[in-house]
Amino acid sequence: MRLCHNGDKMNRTAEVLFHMEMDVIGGGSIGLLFAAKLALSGQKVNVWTRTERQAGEINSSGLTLIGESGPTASNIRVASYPVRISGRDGVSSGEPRMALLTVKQAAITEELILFLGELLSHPGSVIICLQNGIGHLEKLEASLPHAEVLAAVTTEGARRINGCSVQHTGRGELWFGKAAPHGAENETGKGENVGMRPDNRHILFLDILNAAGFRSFLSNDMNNRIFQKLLINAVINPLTAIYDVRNGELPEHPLRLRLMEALYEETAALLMASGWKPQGDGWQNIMGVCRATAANVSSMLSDVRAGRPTEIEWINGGIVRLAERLGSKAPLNEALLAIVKKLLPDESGKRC
Ligand code: KPL
Repeated sequence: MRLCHNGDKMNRTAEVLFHMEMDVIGGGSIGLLFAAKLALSGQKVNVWTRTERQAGEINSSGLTLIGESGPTASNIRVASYPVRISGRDGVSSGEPRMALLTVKQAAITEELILFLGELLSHPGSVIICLQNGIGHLEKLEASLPHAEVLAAVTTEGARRINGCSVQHTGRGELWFGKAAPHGAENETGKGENVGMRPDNRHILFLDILNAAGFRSFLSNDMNNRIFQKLLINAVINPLTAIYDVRNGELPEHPLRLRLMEALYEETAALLMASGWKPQGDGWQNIMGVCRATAANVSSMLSDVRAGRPTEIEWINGGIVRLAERLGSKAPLNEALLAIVKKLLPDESGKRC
């Protein structure tokens, strides 16, 4: 179900709308895209990057957004999120903050969580989490007592050109809202959807995102959306990484197609047993994503090519853990988890 609001009925001014600073955490493709577009819409934005180097680059060169209308330099204030305790001084502003967490799951380290705890220490803070896979929301909720942790799924496409420029490769949508814990921790053990009553902070976030050009919606159906995206990522990401092919090439070979189908069947059955209510034909949906993103290198393949940690532990590993909670098995997901871990030497043996 979609939760919309009628902007005309809201009693607020542009001044109120843009009064709050936004914190974009992460200087990857999605982080830079959101930061640049928010800044271009007049929003005050802090970008928190992992390295001082990237923060310095953005500070000296500005952030460049490459889109249909060509390169545009945006006026943006940046800071880097600290890697040392001393660097955290002055992080908290003493007022509620609105943050977008855009880093990959592997980057949600204890250190980053400590930083977020300080940044979002004021009650009333909200953080929207844009990660693939599952497992992070529970961890963040447990560690950020003063912040409301919201889940998000986006289909925006972005490509990071370098530390201070990003290309908007495809317009999509952004859905955000409250998600129930995935797995057996909640009362029903089904990871069911939770109802969400939108309050002023949610509406403000929504307005800011829409004003920046992101087609955004509040949702009280986040678990379904997360599972839908998880299914797509669980089938496309590991196989494109292993076969080293672009998304559109994956179904072109009959043996790969057979493997995709088998992985889809195993994964969809487990997600349904965990409470997922498919909308439309899940298999056709995956084929549609392969066609729509045919020229894309999946995020997992680009991580493997760049020698970066992948999200396998939270995508196919997440499915394996769902199966364990159901007293079931996910042999294909388990096999792919092991194989993808072997593609990077330092990933073998890691478990969250
Ligand atoms: O989300 C993606 C990813 O690469 O992580 C897909 C949908 C597979 C698009 O590339």
